[in-house]
Amino acid sequence: TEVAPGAVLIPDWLDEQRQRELVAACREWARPPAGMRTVRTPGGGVMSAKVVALGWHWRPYHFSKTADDGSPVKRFPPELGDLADRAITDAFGRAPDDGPQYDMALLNFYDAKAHMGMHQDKDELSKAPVISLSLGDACVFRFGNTESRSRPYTDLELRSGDLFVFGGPSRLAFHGVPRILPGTAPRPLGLTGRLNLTLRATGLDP
Ligand code: MD3
Ligand code: FE
Repeated sequence: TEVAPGAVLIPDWLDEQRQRELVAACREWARPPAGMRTVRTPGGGVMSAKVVALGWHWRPYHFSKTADDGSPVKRFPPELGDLADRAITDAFGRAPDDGPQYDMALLNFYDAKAHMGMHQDKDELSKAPVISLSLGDACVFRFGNTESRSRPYTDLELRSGDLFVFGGPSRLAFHGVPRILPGTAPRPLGLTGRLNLTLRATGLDP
């Protein structure tokens, strides 16, 4: 369903088997070196969600190839490039536009108390849609407007296995995660908390 121009939500896109495989992969990606870490925001705050990036290391306003611990950032797995192409095709009914390839993934982990404030994703040079996959506990996702972090916005629930693609005018919409719904993860996943995997095209030279 198109939630806003260019924003397409496909509930239950990943079946339980795929979700389990992806959670297992996420556990590996979260491991040091270049593992999951806390991000300090430019305003002097600390994000409550923990983050690890693949392909490019990410800090607000900056991409690099070296993680905070000094190790090289983990590579962007080619399987995630294939997954990105399938996501775009299913969301928009056609193959991805020519342009920069999907070359980075950002994995966020939320415990029961974590949240993410309203923000725009403006660090990528490319306008390619951002692809979001949710795993584990459900959350309230707040989808706003392109002007400011305040109203009007729409609150939606994102659940394990959901695909959400943000292209076109929605690519620069403010968005955030006001809260996690603890204990809502599908039992077989064996996951406490929520993982969100976003796939992106940075538009940077490798
Ligand atoms: C709309 N992540 O990693 S996913 C982020 O659930 C981020 O962890 C949230 O915001 C999370 O930057 C929200 C949905 C999402 C992701 C990227 C977007 C929505 C977006 C980029 C542009 C517009
Ligand atoms: Fe974001």
